Amino acid sequence: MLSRLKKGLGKTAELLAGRLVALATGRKPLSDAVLQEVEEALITSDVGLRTSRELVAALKSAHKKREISTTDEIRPFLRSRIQSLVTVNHPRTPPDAEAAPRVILMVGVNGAGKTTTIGKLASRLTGEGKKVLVAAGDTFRAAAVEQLAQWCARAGCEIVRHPQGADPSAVVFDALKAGVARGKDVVIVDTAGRLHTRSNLMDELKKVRRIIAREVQGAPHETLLVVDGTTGQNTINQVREFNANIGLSGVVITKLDGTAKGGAVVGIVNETGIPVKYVGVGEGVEDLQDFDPAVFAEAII
Ligand SMILES: Nc1nc2c(ncn2[C@@H]2O[C@H](COP(=O)(O)OP(=O)(O)OP(=O)(O)O)[C@@H](O)[C@H]2O)c(=O)[nH]1
Ligand SMILES: [Mg+2]
Repeated sequence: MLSRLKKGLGKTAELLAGRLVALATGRKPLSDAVLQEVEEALITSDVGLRTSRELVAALKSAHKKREISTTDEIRPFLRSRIQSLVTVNHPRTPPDAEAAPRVILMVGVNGAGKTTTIGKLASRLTGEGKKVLVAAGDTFRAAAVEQLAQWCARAGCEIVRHPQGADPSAVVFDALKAGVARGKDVVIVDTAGRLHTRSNLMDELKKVRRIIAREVQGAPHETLLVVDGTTGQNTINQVREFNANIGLSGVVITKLDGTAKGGAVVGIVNETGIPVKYVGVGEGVEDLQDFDPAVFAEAII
């Protein structure tokens, strides 16, 4: 798991750990110039201004208290600090045994990686012996349903679909009825990332969420926002907006394999308080990883 994540986060690590390793050679004292360089390295890997400054302030304070004194101590210090920053203890909502299935609602702007993430997750769950059903709630494009159907065929799970242009809430309603009737363990709901305007999208998602809450007790058990990791810091606003409108239980960050902006994970969690649940480090089925703070911190720095 570590090696796959390490490979996926390679570009970020090259940038961040690379610069800190260079600083560590010679075990120089922690000067202001050194701290400045640390801040720059953090900002360049998209940790974000606020979080980068907090990390450097923590370094300074540890230096003052003589907990650390030379440049070779920066990396281990930041590693443990980053690990605690990305750790959020969000209680998991267990599915109601009587009211199974567990419902996972996936939201996010278009192209973020929702459908791909659902495909990977469905494969993993069916591999664990779970009975999975996927709701093709993105009725915006016919191709979106086809893409999802292909992933479902690969995962060996059922899909509930309506023709293009159908009301997403109707698809979700049917999928939940089927999920309950057929004794599914998990229903995963795909949604569109794009409608005609942004405010319409939020209204549509609110409606879908209401249907889910009405049809299955305690649902949705997870509302996951999928964000494109190559967007870096800019995803923070998306997290805030979706959370304000529909309430999120977590974030999935995709495409970390193609970017040096993996530091954004730290800023997102620190500045929004919403936990990252999964990361995507490639297009393959096995490239969706549970987010583990210790493994993540070790991989980027
Ligand atoms: N390299 C890489 N590519 C990814 C990852 N996750 C998704 N992608 C690619 O990103 C593109 C968009 O993914 P989709 O799953 O279609 O995104 P979506 O959010 O469903 O988009 P819409 O349906 O348009 O709203 C696809 O080409 C995926 O293969 C990842 O972790 N790594
Ligand atoms: Mg999609």
